[in-house]
Amino acid sequence: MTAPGTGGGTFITFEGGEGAGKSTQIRRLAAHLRAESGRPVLTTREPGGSPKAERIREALLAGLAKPYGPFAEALLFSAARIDHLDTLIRPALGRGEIVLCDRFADSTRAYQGAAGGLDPDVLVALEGVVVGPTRPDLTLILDCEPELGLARAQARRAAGAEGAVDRFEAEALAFHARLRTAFRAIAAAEPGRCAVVNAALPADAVEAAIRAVVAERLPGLLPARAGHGRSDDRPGTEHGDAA
Ligand code: Z5A
Repeated sequence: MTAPGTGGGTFITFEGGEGAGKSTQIRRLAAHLRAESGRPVLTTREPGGSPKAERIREALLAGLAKPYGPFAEALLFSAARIDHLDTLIRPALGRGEIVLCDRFADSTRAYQGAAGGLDPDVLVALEGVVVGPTRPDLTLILDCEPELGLARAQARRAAGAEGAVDRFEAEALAFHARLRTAFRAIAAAEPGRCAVVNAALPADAVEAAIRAVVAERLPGLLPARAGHGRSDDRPGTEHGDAA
């Protein structure tokens, strides 16, 4: 069963703090779904994903909007999201594809809202206008201590995989702790859409937990067969503890 606004496709988003393993797990789930579902799989990210939105990403991660405050930043994330939805996500969903997106509107709720202080009513209004009916069918919230995620990101940087610390990674630990609380609160408020996955486990165990959630929540996506990993039948609960 897919959400009414996803036009025959399946929309799965990955959320969580810095270094939780979203990019790693999107790659793994995409490979699994390409092999097993028989449907095209599009992987994308926010901010960015489309050429125009990627230009806005550069400005946001460079911190150019920070002096204008969380509302202005939320507007820019929204501008990028509008282009991303119009030019990439909705067309792919309309063709019946599986879309895996690294961050989406929950990141605006967590970063600009809960951690940044933007009024929740403003966020709800903005999300209604920008996202409309194109809500994710499933949101996987990769959850771990912010210290662990930041350490992973730092280790990746030390290994030379990327450049300078970005505008959000540079925030204090307390900001990242608020993010974690916010993502967990989103999952608790929308257990039908969201599943929390224990991202502190080794990557293979996280992958198995994600496969189990996908098999359980989106049973039409994969042909029925054994071996999709552990399944926890309580919606909104944490997956991966016993993996
Ligand atoms: N933002 C916002 O404020 N508002 C919005 O509306 C949106 C976004 C949409 C985008 O940054 C920033 O924009 C983001 C929120 C804000 N802020 N930050 N910070 P980004 O896309 O550049 O960064 P990110 O989304 O946080 O992703 P990331 O740092 O690349 O983390 P990740 O994708 O979750 O992790 P990863 O790249 O898969 O893994 C990180 C490292 O850990 C890597 O070396 C892996 O090999 C390793 N790893 C992964 N999993 C494991 C496990 N399980 N064990 C051990 N090591 C692991």
